[in-house]
Amino acid sequence: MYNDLIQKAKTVLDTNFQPGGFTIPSKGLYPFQWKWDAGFIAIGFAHYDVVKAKKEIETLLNAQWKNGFIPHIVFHTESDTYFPGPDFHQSHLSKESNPDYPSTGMVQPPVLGFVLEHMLNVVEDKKAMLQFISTQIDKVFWNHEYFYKERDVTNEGLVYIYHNWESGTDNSPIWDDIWATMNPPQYTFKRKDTSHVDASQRPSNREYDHYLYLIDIAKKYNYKDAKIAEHSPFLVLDPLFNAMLIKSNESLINLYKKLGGHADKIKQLETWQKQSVASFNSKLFNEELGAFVHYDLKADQQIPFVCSSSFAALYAPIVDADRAEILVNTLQHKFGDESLYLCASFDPSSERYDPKRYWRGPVWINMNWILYLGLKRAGKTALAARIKADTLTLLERYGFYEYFDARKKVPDDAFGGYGGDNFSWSAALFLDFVNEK
Ligand code: 2M8
Repeated sequence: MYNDLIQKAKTVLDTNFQPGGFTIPSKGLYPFQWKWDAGFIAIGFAHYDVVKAKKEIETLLNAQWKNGFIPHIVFHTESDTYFPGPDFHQSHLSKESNPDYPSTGMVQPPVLGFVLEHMLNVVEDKKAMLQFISTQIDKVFWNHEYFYKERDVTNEGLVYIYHNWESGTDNSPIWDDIWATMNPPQYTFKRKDTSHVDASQRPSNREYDHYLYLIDIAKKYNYKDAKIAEHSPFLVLDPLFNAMLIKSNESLINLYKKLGGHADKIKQLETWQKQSVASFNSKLFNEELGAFVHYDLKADQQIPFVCSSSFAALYAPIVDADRAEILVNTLQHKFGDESLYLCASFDPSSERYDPKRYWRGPVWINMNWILYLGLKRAGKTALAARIKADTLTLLERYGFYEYFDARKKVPDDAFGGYGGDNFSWSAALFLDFVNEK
């Protein structure tokens, strides 16, 4: 079963793998190395080409900054198919940046801890993988140290993001109310993404003005975290980002225990973990909505909308059985209508839901993978099986697109598979789904 598709998935990954030892998410549209993409891609490679899997991680971690920061995009090569590129981001403005690797000055969800653990679970030769992990794990620990030192402004174990691109869920309707508080200049720039993908599936030009303006503020302060926290109009505690951090803390603890020694690091991780889990539950849970939500640190209030990020906590050691039950009920009730594939990225009953546009509604394979493992962790096998079956159906029906229409019956003017084609993490996580033991 799936033999053809497995072959196609491998071809997508092998074709997107670059001579520089990293994998582009999609040709033309995303021509560099992205942080959380690299993690999911390494999991895909771990199923059939361990050398490339390790290389992907190594190449990314080589670009780490002096303060432990790992950038969201590493511009290993030049390309004129993407905007904004290295000339706009100017990572060299930060005295902490890595002079050998031009990059952005922002981060992405901290997936690497659990990626390393997942790679270990997948490969045959555990000894060799553990040996590889021993050479990389301290860099990931150091990255978590960076987050807790520099990004936890309220000292409660939750880290902020200062840009929507740090969330990974770029143009989610969650940010709309923050955009309404800002009035950025109208930038003159040439969009590159809309020459690869229909504009109706991408953010608007005005949204890009906001994105660029936030980067300009960070640049004005040479990417100094404390200054950004003071001056950025966008300062958010994101439930996906923080759940990934907590999940990765857990994985780092497991891996350090397997490696032996490292008592100090384990103790430190456990201390962070305790505070993070408590604050996550007290600050990010919204009783009325029955879900975790984002928290706007500038407005000092929750952003009361449910999206797929609201359930990422199921994948981490965050919730007790009662809260897991509430989350699963909300997921089923809001996203589980039989006319829809699981899982739309934004509440389908909301006015802000858009089934075709980027992170404002479509299904994403990496989110489905996180939710699938979360539902399994919570013992919700039936719903977990449905999300896996829906994921495989979407990939079979449309191919390895970047995102998908959640509607099982799409209108005549829509295709259903959107964004970039031959998209790496869709192929990589497909391999993980079908090779599951
Ligand atoms: C998308 O984001 C980039 C900016 O980072 C873009 O739109 O140009 C997001 O889906 C993000 O989560 C993803 O990592 C990136 C590359 O796949 O594309």
